[in-house]
Amino acid sequence: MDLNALRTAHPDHWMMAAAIRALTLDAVAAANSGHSGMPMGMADVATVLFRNHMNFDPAAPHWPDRDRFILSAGHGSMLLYSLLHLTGYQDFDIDQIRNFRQWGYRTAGHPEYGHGKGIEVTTGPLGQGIANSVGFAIAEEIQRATWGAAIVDHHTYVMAGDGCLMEGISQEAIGLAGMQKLSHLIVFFDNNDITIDGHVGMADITDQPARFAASGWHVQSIDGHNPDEIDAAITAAKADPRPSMIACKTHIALGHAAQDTAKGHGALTDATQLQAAKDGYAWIGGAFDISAEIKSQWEATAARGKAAHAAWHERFQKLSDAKQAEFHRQQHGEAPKKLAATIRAFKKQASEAGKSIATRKSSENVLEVINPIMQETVGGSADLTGSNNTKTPDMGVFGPDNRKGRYIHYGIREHGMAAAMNGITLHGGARAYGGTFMCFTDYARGAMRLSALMGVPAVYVMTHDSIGLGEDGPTHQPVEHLSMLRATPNTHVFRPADSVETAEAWELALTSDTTPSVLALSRQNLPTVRTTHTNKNMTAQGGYVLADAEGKRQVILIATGSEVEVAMAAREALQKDGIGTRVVSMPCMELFMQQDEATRRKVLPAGPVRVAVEAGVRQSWDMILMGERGAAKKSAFVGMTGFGASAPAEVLFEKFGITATKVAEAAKALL
Ligand SMILES: Cc1ncc(C[n+]2csc(CCOP(=O)(O)OP(=O)(O)O)c2C)c(N)n1
Ligand SMILES: [Mg+2]
Repeated sequence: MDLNALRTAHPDHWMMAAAIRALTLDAVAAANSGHSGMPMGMADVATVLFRNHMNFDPAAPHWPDRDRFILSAGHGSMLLYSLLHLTGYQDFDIDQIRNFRQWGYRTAGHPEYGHGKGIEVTTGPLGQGIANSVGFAIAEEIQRATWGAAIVDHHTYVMAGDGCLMEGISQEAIGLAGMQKLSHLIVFFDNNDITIDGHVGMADITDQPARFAASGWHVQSIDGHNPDEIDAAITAAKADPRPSMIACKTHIALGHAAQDTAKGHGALTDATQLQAAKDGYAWIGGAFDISAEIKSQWEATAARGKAAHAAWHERFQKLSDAKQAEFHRQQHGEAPKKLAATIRAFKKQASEAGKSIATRKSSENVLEVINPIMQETVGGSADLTGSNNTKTPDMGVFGPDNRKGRYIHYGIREHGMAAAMNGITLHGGARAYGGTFMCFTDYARGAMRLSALMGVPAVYVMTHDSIGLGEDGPTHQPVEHLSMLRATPNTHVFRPADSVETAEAWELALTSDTTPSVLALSRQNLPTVRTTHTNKNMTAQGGYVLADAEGKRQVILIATGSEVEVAMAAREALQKDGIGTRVVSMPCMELFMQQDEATRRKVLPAGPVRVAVEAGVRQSWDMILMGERGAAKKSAFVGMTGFGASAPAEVLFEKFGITATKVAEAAKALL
């Protein structure tokens, strides 16, 4: 590469881009770890994007109509941190850059949502960012249609590397975005032919532009170091009615001895080589030195966005007070005032009706009263709409011809759906829920973990939650999933027992600020166990006394979901034998563990023996069974110890020994 020629052709551009490269080299050297090559390779694209196109306002990082910048190649975090620092985001002063990857600083190894304003999403697990961006673009489309282009009209820009595009999730994202004609989505492909192991060709020969084109994208291929080509490509991308992919041919670690090699991917810390690279850029100044001139050129890139923000504000002020308030409510993720009363009315009606009904159907019934009063919900399913019961008639189906639709047919793309749900929710102004079979949590897991890590209150509607689904057999019957999800920090796993608990779980899920929820719902009918109405949301306590012991309390049965019915029948049998038995319904173990000790002890006093029953593995139950400090000395678990089988549900519960008789026997054996 003739760096001199590049520099003399576009001197201002060059030095601005060199600032990203120099900061990256300095920060990685100071941390003695990190990834230098990606930011050095994509600095030109980033500079043109921020200088000529991005609408952003560092003084108002949450301005709703800003363009979104998503670094899907999250290992290149110094690219993002450099941009945020150079353009003047308060959270990213030079001290943050100097302390890249250090304890207590915002500049973590990979961008972490919530650590500093300006980071739109956590990235690092390759492929997530590009899939999140589809959600951002969907949210933008819905809100543009709903509020009008005067209020919502922005772009989502993404940088993805070879790694992101090799991940399977990228195909799910590309397929969905192409079909949906998400014209405001623009992906830059860092086409540097290098990954960690070496040349991309050793693992992949996919024609990436052809792949995007095959899914309905607008595709361009350019020299990623030529500012004119980059600028023209972005302009063309914005004009095209399809989502755009710009394949940018770049040199990883441009200008460094490690350029175009796998070594360039990682931490380039050699002092001599570092200085030689800076000399090659004609960069002067010591480590972390940015001249006032270059800093002010970078800060000036925000002028366009600041003006756009001011103009937007004027337009927004013209909305009625009620509309402004509703817009803000949705942006801030606040539940409508009506929600609590709506849920209470639903619960009252459900407990009085006392029907036997599958909780997946109860969930649909709840959504039918919630969706009309929460216009911000965006629902969907990965091709199991009729099974997950996720669609309500008022929503309309989102598509190229109906941008106001709030229901998304995600197709058979569980991982892509979950990542899109993160994007939809992080965009602001929307709350995403989506369904699949509980067993396919595995397929969505990468993105579900990120919901939890980022604190995105997405709602996963996971139906067919046990062997209770019956004949479809063990491939479809989750056994380990409840425990796996409970093991995930910051995830609320709800397994409601009836319509009333289902409504309570939905209320908690939709009022959650920073915790995703999983609703584990049954395929089979379940009786109403909450036959007496209470206004209080009992599920909020996580576990509560559903039926108390008559006479001396000797046994506590603890159950969730479909097994609450089993526990209630076991209680009846035990009481007949004169054994006082309490039944605790435990729809959300995490919320129960968050209660103070006094509350937990009230529900689960130390004396009686404990039997937990759940059609899953035992893994997550030990804390409840043993009690804190081993309070309960005797306990047993009735559940699954291996995979299920294909047969009618009643037969499976019988064969696997999850019955009232077995539960009663287990309790008696402990007495
Ligand atoms: C899901 C996932 N798998 C593996 C990794 C580890 N990893 C980080 S970067 C990388 C290579 C990425 O190659 P590319 O996107 O081409 O980045 P470049 O080397 O060009 O910067 C790998 C395998 C990861 N971050 N995420
Ligand atoms: Mg690469």
